Amino acid sequence: MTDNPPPMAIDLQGERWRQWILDNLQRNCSPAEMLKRMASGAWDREKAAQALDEGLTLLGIPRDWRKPLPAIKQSASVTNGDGQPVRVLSRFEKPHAVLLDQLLSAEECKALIDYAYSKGLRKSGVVDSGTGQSIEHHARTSTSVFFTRAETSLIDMLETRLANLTGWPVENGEGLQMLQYEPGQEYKAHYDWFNPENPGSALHLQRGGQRVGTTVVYLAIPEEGGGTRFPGSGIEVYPNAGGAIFFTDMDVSGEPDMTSLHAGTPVIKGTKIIVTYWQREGAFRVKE
Ligand SMILES: O=C(O)CCC(=O)C(=O)O
Repeated sequence: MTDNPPPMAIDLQGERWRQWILDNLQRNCSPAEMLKRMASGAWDREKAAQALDEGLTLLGIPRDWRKPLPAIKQSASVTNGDGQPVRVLSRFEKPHAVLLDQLLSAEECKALIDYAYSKGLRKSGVVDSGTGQSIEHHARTSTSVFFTRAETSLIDMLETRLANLTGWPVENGEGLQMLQYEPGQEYKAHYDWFNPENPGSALHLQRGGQRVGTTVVYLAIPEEGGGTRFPGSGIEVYPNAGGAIFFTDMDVSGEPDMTSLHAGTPVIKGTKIIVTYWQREGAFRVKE
């Protein structure tokens, strides 16, 4: 049996597309702009990005066009930044997500929950698309509390771990938010990136740019229901307490990642407690 090399992405849509890619790259067209055009046609975004990289290699042009994003190393086991092992349970392409285990110990989960309870939880809000202010909404029925950056040494440690794990500056992280869902409570499908077309997004975008990564860390798991679901791909994950799901909100061309649509599905029995960590393109500035 002979091993056939895998087909090159640049050839996937036929000779005309191959030539279009090579011609435009040679004319110094922006690969990010080309990707938009390709994705509005026959191309899958991931394959288009790969094809552009292959085109650049064939032409001997440096492949430095991809927008940097937070990312977790391609390996079955990574460390949490303090040298502790974290198991990678699954890795998905659409969404660009990684399911992790053992990010926090049971004691750390409990200490975070106790601290959040000592501050008190309130009804969660969503960003109003017109004003940018937080408003109550039927799409999000949990209770929650915000922490500021490094509010306690444990919070500082978790933020540093998440920053190290994803290779993204800790200064680019928003303060953590802890959320609690009781039976029937949920967060319906939404994106975490701010829609630049909404007037209310300006307020948020000026404080560190777009959200590029989200990590949902599970602190307490319900007996039934309460997963994190990506409806576009039909994937729903149920991390263990201390585990997490990380995913990117932007793609390599700097466009919102449409595969990042996600939901906190209704809890059926028990209580779900999570912390959400959002990472920005640049250093996050706290509201004055
Ligand atoms: O509850 C979940 O699993 C997801 C939380 C979430 O979507 C968010 O906080 O943005």
